[in-house]
Amino acid sequence: MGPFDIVIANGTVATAADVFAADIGIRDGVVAALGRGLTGAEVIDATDRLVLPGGIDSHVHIDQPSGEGITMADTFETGTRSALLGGNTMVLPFCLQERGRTLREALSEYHAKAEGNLYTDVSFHLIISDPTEAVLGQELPAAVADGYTSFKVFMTYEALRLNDAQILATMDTARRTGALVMVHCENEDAIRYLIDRHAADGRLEPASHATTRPTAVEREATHRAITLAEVVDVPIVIVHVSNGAAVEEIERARRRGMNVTAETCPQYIRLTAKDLAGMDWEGAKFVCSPPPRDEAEWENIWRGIEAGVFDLFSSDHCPFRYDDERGKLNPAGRSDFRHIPNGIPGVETRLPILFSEGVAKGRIDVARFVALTSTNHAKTYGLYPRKGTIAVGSDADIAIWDPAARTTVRHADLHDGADYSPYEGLEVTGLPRTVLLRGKVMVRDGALVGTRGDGAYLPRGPSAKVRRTARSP
Ligand code: DUC
Ligand code: ZN
Ligand code: ZN
Repeated sequence: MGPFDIVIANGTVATAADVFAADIGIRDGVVAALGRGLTGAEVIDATDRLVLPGGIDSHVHIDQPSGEGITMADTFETGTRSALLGGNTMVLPFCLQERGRTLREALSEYHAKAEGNLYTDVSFHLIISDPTEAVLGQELPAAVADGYTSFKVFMTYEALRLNDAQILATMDTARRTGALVMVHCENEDAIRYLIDRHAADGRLEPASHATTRPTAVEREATHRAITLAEVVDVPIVIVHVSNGAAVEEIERARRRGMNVTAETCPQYIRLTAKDLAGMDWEGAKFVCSPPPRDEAEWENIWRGIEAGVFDLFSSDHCPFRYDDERGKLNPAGRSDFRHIPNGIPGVETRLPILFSEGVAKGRIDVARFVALTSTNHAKTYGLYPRKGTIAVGSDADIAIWDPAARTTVRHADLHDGADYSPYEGLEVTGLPRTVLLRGKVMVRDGALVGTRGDGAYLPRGPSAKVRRTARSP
């Protein structure tokens, strides 16, 4: 034993299962020992600190094609830098297949964007928008075999939505290949109907984004996605759940023995539809889908978090600059909510918000925080136990937290490519201070010391959720 390359000494280590006092010995980028009195070439004193697995944010959008005239605010450089400074060591962005294009084209373009630019490790989900016979028969199975073991389908957005027959066919490919399907659940036809009514009434301000996407359209689509998965007999992930009615659909499915994983996000415990009614079009800063709801729904989401309905707490980081011709205030978007790009930044604030609102306020314990923000992401997306825990043999991806540190969220202090934070002014307790990626100190006492290119792309194995069928208890 020892000396190690680095020892993190005197801290309180937390995994999804246990919280205990231990030193961590790191050698060659992996955790080599947990013990007492370990010695190393470098010793990081973690007295009064929590030592947690690095955060894994399994739902982020980086440099994703976003339609004519619109550009996402983050490159892989800025997006992963922001993630790292928010206590994350891995993110899973979406590689979008645009209609008429192959998965291989999409993947090679996306890899080229990431190559050499990463501050965290990354792995990609696919978005399937054009499930042709060739895509479902050859391309997607080949991609799954290459380590792209999860993909997302949309029930909304004209350019992305799949109809039920297409969703069934895509789920069938998941069943045959052992991949995991993620579903964006909102009923596009119902939304279209409401958008047309709003437009006829001249209600084109940002607040109409929320009233054209009420909870009913999410509840119906959640029920339908679960039903389709039940018919095909595949596990699914319902992403970015925003309200209690959708939570109830998931609970009912679980009671039937279905294998449904649920994800929620900071915007559904901290933002409301009232934010979209901000003065002078400022509401555009909060336009995302599903939209933020109200305080009563915050409580429903908390009930789901506390009751174990949610396995995943992700950011759905999808940043567009506000005051920008290619962002929220693009020429069409500055007078019509239908042209405001959907999505908000949040990869750097995800962990402090859940720690502050959850752990510091006594709603969840530290082990559950670790499960919701790291371990369950690794298990769900085929990265465990290399990622998502602190155990001998795991990558030394570690975030050292000061649980008593307090700050006020200011975009000026964040590191993404957007020009605002939807959480501006929010007071939080608990901050990541030092972050190690595969044993290399990347953030020290809140300051970036790692280098662009230190992060790597990782292919993934099958999801732990896929071993069970959709119906098995
Ligand atoms: N869905 C997402 O998952 N992210 C941003 C926009 C959207 O609709
Ligand atoms: Zn979505
Ligand atoms: Zn998303």
